Amino acid sequence: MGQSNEALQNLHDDYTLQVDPKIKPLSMIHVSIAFVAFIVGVFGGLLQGLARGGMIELPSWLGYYQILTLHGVLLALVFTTYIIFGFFFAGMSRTHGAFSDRLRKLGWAGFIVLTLGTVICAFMILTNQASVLYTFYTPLQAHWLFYAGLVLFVVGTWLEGTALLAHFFKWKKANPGKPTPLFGYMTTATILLWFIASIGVAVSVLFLILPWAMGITDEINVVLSRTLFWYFGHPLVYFWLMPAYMVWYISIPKIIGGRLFSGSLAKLAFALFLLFSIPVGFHHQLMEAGISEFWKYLQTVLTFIVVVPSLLTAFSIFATFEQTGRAKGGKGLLSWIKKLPWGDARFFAPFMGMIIFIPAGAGGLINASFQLNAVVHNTLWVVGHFHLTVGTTVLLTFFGMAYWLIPVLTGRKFDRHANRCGIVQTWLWATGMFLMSGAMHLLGLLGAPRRTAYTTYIDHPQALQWFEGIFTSHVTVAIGGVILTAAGVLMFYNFIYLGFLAPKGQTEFPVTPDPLDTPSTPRFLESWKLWIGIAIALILFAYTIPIIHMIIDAPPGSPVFNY
Ligand code: HAS
Ligand code: CU
Repeated sequence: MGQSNEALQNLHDDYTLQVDPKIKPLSMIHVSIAFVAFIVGVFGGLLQGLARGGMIELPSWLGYYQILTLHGVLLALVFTTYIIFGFFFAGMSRTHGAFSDRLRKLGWAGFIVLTLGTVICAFMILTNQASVLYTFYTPLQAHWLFYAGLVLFVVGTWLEGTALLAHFFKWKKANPGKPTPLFGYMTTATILLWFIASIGVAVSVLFLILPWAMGITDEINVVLSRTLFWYFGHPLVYFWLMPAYMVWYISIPKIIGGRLFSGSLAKLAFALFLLFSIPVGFHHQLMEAGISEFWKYLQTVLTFIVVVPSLLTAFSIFATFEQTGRAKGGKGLLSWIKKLPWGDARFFAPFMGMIIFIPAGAGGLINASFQLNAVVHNTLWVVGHFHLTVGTTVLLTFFGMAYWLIPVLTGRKFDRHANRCGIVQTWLWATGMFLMSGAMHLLGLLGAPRRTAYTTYIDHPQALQWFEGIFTSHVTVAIGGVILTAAGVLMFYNFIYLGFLAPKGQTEFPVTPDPLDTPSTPRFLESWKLWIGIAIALILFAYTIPIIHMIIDAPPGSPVFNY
């Protein structure tokens, strides 16, 4: 087996390809903007937690909904999108060779449009003209420039995505019949998902919201605009999750000194994400009027199907850990766990993300269950849910990735100092989230609402008892928030350190040796036309009739609201 292992190791990853020096500036500027957005967003979160916990009063020139919007947009949209594209550009050149000049320029053009959009949106939020939260639900209305900024943001990602896809398909053409490297396969699935999903938000903004915000139309179809948002909004959460899974599938096996358990299973999981992430948006609208129960039920069933690729991932990664631990001499039922590199922040941060995804995903299943959704919808429970999923699983994984990606891009070393900061950072982040999200889940069960600055429930004597437990309390939320802010500052410090101060040297972009089943990857997994076709068929099936109903049976439009 040893010999064939060596041969396989060389099938794709011959260790001669490195991140293309010409793409490094593009990748690094993405990562840098991501971390600047991150640190501002973290302080937005701190102010919010303290204000809602009743510990501070915001100055009159700063609105609660304004910082709530800033926090959500900077962390959930700007940080994620920028770091993901930075990762993709570096990783695609590491695994598929250098980009052509034309495609690299297309990447830069996309970056400029994306950043123009980001700056416009940020300016409108900072001047309190777009306090509509990151979901920009109508009939809340922002200044039209905010929506124009969103359009530019999306168009920028399309240009960057096109550069990445073109690079991948060029590779495929030059290597006919070869199973594609995992990085390219997974990037392609993620970008295709993003393309198909973001059409929904583009249609909603261009045809419904912009004309309405510019005063060309004076009414808006609220349920239709929200439906188009969630058609995009659910796949959006997988657009965050899939790159995190890429770190688990592709980089973690190398970091722990092993190889991924199975390539086919990994590709199957990503193909399933492409199919089932989109036709499920109604699970965010289960409590909304105007959608009949049959279509809600159908999309709930599809939601439970999209859990499967995450379960496949849990299996694959656990198997990779066990295989590697045993190869290193771990014996018995569990003692192989001791062989994992616990002191290495590049492993430890994503690992904590994995562990936390177990309760976080279970919470998602609760949300998706119709009757239980009635209990948790629009409560702090949901806020707890997404701070565990995107705020912990995805973010800790991206932090773990940043520890090697930044020094790769800047020609520096991930040294002991940075590693120690990373371990402390991970513990702080996990502890802060445990307190904050744990308390949010419980407060939500007791009825504490979300998306409100202040709730008069608190004035009610019984509510006082409910919300002022030792753990079940807004104070616990705020304490968690303070710990998270400390963790955020430490992460930002580590970004500065690894980007500009750490000793010069070589750092590896870790890529797993090809899994042993690579040569026998089923051909159909590589057939993108098939996956795109099924994805579109499922979308048409799940959305056509309910959307026709929303248009034909539209109630009168709603008046405009502003905070
Ligand atoms: Fe969610 C609301 C359902 C996953 C994010 N979700 C949200 C919102 C966000 C969000 C941002 O059905 C709020 C939106 C808003 O502002 O209104 N969610 C789900 C379901 C899943 C799920 C079924 N969500 C995510 C992920 C997110 C995310 C991932 C971000 C990245 N979510 C909902 C629903 C709502 C919702 C409803 C609406 C609620 C409402 O009423 O408003 C599933 O995909 C989860 C599947 C995952 C698992 C876990 C698998 C475990 C793994 C870890 C393995 C561990 C290892 C380590 C390998 C079943 C993969 C082992 C090693 C050892 C040594 C032990
Ligand atoms: Cu969802």
